Amino acid sequence: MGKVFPELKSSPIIKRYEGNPILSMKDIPYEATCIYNAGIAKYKGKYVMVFRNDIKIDGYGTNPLKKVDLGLATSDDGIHWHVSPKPFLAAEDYTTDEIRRFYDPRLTVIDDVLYMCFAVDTCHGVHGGVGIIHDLERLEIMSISAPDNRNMVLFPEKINGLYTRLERPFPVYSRGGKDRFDIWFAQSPDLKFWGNNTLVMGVEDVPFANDKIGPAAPPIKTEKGWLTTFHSVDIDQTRGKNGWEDTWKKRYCAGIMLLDLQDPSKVIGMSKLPLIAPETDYEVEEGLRQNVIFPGGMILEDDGEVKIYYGASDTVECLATANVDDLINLCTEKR
Ligand code: BMA
Repeated sequence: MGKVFPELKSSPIIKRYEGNPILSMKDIPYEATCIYNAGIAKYKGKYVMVFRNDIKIDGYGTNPLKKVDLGLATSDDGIHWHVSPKPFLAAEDYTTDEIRRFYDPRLTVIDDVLYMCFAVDTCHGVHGGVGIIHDLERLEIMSISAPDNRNMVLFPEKINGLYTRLERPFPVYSRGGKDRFDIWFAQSPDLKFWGNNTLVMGVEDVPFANDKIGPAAPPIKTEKGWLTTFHSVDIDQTRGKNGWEDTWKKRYCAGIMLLDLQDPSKVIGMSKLPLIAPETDYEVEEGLRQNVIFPGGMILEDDGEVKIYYGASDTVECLATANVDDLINLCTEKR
């Protein structure tokens, strides 16, 4: 298992929104339990969110969340949300003998088109998908990866004429049969055929991870490079009962890195410390799986504020902010 990291703290440049969580089960006008891991983008003058809703089904044992809807919400300020009256993608409408659940949506706007990346669990593996959301109502699936892969995020513009994404395959054979999972890069001319597969960052490059890493919110463009969050996981076997499950030994933190503008498979810099580590009650005390920060949306405002949206404890959706220059400095400063 390697090194453990008992003391991980959030960077002082991060400010959590005092009204957190910004969305939870009480805000949802239909059956809902855990509202989290949302994708957020600015689209046609509004903020749009697609969130994950894991619904509790009694009689399923220690983790009773077995049914996942995706819901949709819009907002004028990125803080207060209007939730659509029905799920955007209801479990009843997509589950089959083969498809078990859609989850962890990530939104990106390219040339006024709203794209959604997502994960799909099937009986034959975990896949990452890319689709287009039409009229905030309908998902057109463009491609689904081979298993096992997920945590896909699209860049908000084509790079060298190609759609570009980060992703997280799950190599098992070559990585010793453990969760040694890394961040990869891929490109496509049409969102269907993907190539130029390149390793971006290995889990061993992140000083506060001892288990796995993966892309988090879709990247934002700055003069210095593509700024992007990632999630990093450390396992500590001394962690025991935690949340609703019998054991949960992982902690998920958010990290931050800067990728080259012309070739985003190259890392320019990365903060050696977490950007957000679980600290508040809603991150470490309450909920399904404690100690989980899972960013899915990042928006750069005109005044330099960056809104970072994250799922907390796999139970609620939260917001933190930071200044864009402070985030870049975290990635590039020498320590
Ligand atoms: C990952 C995914 C995420 C989840 C996280 C923490 O493997 O399943 O959806 O937030 O674990 O439970």
